[in-house]
Order: sequence, then structure tokens, then C-alpha cells
Amino acid sequence: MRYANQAQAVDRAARAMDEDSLSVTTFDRPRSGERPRESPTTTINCWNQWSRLRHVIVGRADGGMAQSPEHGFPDRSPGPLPQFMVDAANEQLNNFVRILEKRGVRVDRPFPVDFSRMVVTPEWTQESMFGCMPPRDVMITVGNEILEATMSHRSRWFEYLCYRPLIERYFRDDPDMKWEAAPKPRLTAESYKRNFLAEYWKLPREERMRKVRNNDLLLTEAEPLFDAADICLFGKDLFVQLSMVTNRAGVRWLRKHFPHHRVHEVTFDEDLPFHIDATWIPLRPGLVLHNGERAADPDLAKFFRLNDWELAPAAPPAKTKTTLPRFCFCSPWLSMNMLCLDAKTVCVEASETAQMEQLEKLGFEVIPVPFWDVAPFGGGLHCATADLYRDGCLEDYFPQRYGRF
Ligand code: DAV
Repeated sequence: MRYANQAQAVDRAARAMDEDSLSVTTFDRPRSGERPRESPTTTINCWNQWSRLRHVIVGRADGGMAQSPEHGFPDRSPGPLPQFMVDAANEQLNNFVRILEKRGVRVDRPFPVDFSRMVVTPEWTQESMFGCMPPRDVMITVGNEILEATMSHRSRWFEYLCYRPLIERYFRDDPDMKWEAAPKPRLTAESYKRNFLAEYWKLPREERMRKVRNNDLLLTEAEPLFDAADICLFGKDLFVQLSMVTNRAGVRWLRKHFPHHRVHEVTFDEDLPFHIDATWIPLRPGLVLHNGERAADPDLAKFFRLNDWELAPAAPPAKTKTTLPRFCFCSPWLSMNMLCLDAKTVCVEASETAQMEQLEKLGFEVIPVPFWDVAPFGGGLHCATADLYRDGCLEDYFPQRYGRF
């Protein structure tokens, strides 16, 4: 029951708003004594998701918290994922790092904090944090800028701390780097629609799709909210998915923040949209891998085709909802959650044979990377990474305008 679990996960934020506790917990600075390792130079530069990758962050599973408690966890009592799962995930993450380093990619790792700590602001408390496996959710590089997202779950309010030792270092190293953080959200009761998900799941699918297309979902428009993983970067054009974790005010904020880009709101026919990277993955100029189960807004598809982009429906995933790893709150479509090393080379989960074959037929060198043990910590190969340097510069891949695009 993926949806029930995901619903619980997303609902945690909404549920916590009912708790009017003012108990205060001191939030220590990250206790890790580690410093980022020295590096000769750093340049922050990233304009798309397919040019040659040279520097990336890969997440860690340490201390990751269960987001969809079941499998023996008492209902609604999130807790740390078992150590054997952390170890298995870290082994796969470390193996992925070795593969990237062998290919000449510089890899940095985040600094986990104690995710079992309560999250407290003057306006609310939340029982625990989440983890630092998916850096893609928290930050995005656009050109020479690293932007920290607002995030929209209370449990993820302080997640940026895991990346700060790295970002501080890049800021010292690269005189041209811009460092920005979107307005920290308040995440009070005003930001969530009360009882939204319970009512939503009672609706017929067509009614739910209508809500998805109108972004009449969990979040209100009280303040700008977005997760960085809802953004897809194509040079001058940024496509931002309206979702359970990204609202219109969030897209409006991004549009004002990037005045030299075209920032587009997009939706796909998916019940529980969160993060665009198991739905729409650019592989090279002119080719997008698209999740055929999640129909794109017809105008979006027309806009791409008008600009000579092919939309290839991704091969079927090897996993089903019932064979997903325990505690995984993502869908089997993590099969298409892949990392491009350049426009001819792509890292794909090693057991996703249909997906690998499809990419080979499309002319790619495919690097198989075992990764399903990482999924319970928040996603696949794309989620687990945050691009810092890719070759290239700002280009316009969509010279033709169409409708609202
Ligand atoms: O559709 O399964 C995966 C992306 C999570 N960062 C999905 C969402």
C-alpha cells in the first residue's frame, strides 16, 4: 500500500499542526567534528542535468528515520531505521561514490546530525527529523548559484544543516559562487489544509486528477514552499512541478528569484506528486525520459515536441508496489530516477534491466549501480545526488514559444 504510506508520510506535517505544544528543546549545532576534506579549487557551475558531471554531493544513510511506519512499527510512531538497513544503504552509497570517483567525478558527502531530535520553532514542535540521503530535495545549483529550498515538511526544516559545512567551504573556495536560501517557511497550521489527505483518498481518481492539475493539494498558498527535487533544469528553462510539497507561491518565488530564466509550472497525472525526478528526466538535448503512467499536461508535451524534443516513455520498472523494499515511500518508478554523467553515459539501478536495455538502444553507455537498499532512505540515484559542477553554460533549448510556455 504505497499510497497509504506516502499519505501518512506527507500527513505527518499536517498532523503535527494539531499539537499546540510549546515545549522547548535546544537544537545543538551539528556535533560532527569532521570538516570537509581539503580540495584545491571549487567552481560551482550547473546549467542542465546532462552535461559532463565533475563535482557532486552523494548523501548518507546514517541515522535515517522511517517515514512510513509499518512492518512492525506501531502505527504513527516513526523511529530510526534499523542499523542493518543503514549499513546496507551506506554500502551501496559508498559503492556508487567509488564508481563516480573512478569516472573522474569529485564527490563530497554531507554531515549527518542526530535526526531523532525534535524539531522546534517558536510556533510548533515536530517529533523528529528525516535524514540526509537525498540532497537533491534540499538544494539546487543553477549556474553559479547554490539555492537552498524552503522544504515543506516540518521534519525537514533543519536538513540544510547537513550540507552547510560543504556549502561554507564552496563559498570560501569559489569567489564567483552565489549562495542563496529561499525564505525559511513558518509551516504553521496556515500552510496545510486540515484533513486534506483523508478526504482526498475518498475521491474518485478523475476528481483527484482535477485537484492535481489545479494544485488544490495539501499545501495552502500562505507562503512560498518548494522542494528542490520538484525543479528540472534545462538551461534557460526551469520546469517546476506543482505537487504535495511545492505550491504556486513557491514557483512564483522562484520566478522572481531567477529573472533571467523562464520558470514554468507543470503538472502530471499522478495521485501523489512529490518530486519530478521519477516522472520527467532529461537525458540529452532533445530527449526526455517520461513516466508513461503519469501523463504530462498536453500543453507541456506540445511545447517540447514543438521544440524538437522527443518524449520517450520509460521502460516498465522491475519492482511492483508489493516488491518495493520495506519502508520505501517512493514508487517502483525509482527505476527511472537515474544520474547522467554526460549526454552519453547514465547510471541506472542495476536490477532495472528493461530500463537499462532501453537506454542502450537509445545509444547510451549504461553504468549499472545496485541501489534499492538506499530507497527506504528517500529515493534513487538522482535523489541521492546534488550536482555542483557540470561542463557548459547557459543555453536556450526552447526557442519556440507555445501557449503559457
Ligand atoms: O514518484 O516515486 C520519487 C522521488 C523522490 N525524491 C516517486 C517519487
